[in-house]
Amino acid sequence: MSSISISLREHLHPLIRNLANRMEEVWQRYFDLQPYPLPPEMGYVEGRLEGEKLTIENRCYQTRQFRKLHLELAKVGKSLDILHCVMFPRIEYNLPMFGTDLVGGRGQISAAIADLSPVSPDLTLPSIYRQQLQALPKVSFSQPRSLPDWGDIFSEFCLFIRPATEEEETVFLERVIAYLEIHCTTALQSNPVPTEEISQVLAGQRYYCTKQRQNDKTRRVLEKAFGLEWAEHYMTNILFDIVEPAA
Ligand code: BLA
Repeated sequence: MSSISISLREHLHPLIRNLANRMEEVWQRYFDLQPYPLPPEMGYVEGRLEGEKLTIENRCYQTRQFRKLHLELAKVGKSLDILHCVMFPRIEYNLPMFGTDLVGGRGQISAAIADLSPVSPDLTLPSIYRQQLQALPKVSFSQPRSLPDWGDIFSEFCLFIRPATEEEETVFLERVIAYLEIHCTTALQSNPVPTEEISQVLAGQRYYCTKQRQNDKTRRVLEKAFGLEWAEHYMTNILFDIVEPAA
């Protein structure tokens, strides 16, 4: 399996490959990564989209603070390269959702998104996050993009751009890594919430996942390659799953 994984990574857009490598390096540096039990048929998936092969590679880990660290790389023929990553905190920890999505093809990334998204009822980040994010040096990009209707889950720090140059790709990559480092260090210092607050964290995560499942652009790619039912299953159970606490 690892030789297949490595070859997929090598064939992806350099920004996607570099970001995947850097994020895994950060995870390894901060956490004691344990395997996450993904259904075996979901580690490596192949389908067909308009005559082109769709290949998906999933990497999943868990840590003390995180139920699931999910990194997905996908390639559709020569036309579409995708990186998807979400870090799901355990519901005992009141931590935001780190998410990033890069979509591109034929040498150009069209969508580069990254955020630390709140799970609180008022959709604001904890002040310890806001302070650190506000302290980062300002960056600007020549082609910002606007969020879709379901995007109320994203924070004021959400980056959503079309990187116009290699320099902008690098600025984006370094900013995502800065968000990730803030998240890892803050998560490592955080303590579980009292039991009575778990349901609020769970509600926040559920809201995030409900909104993410409304991304028609992701759904359409998956439906065309694997069918309606598979796409629904994949979006609900693999990409944006919610785990209920044991009764
Ligand atoms: C956009 N996601 C997209 C697009 C495609 C996909 C084709 C449109 C690209 C464009 O407009 O230029 C496809 N993304 C996929 C597929 C997978 C994937 C098939 O991850 C997985 C197999 N999406 C996420 C996460 C975030 C996210 C974690 O998975 C944010 C943290 C956001 N993707 C996101 C947003 C858009 C997008 C906001 C733009 C949607 C729009 O403009 O309507």
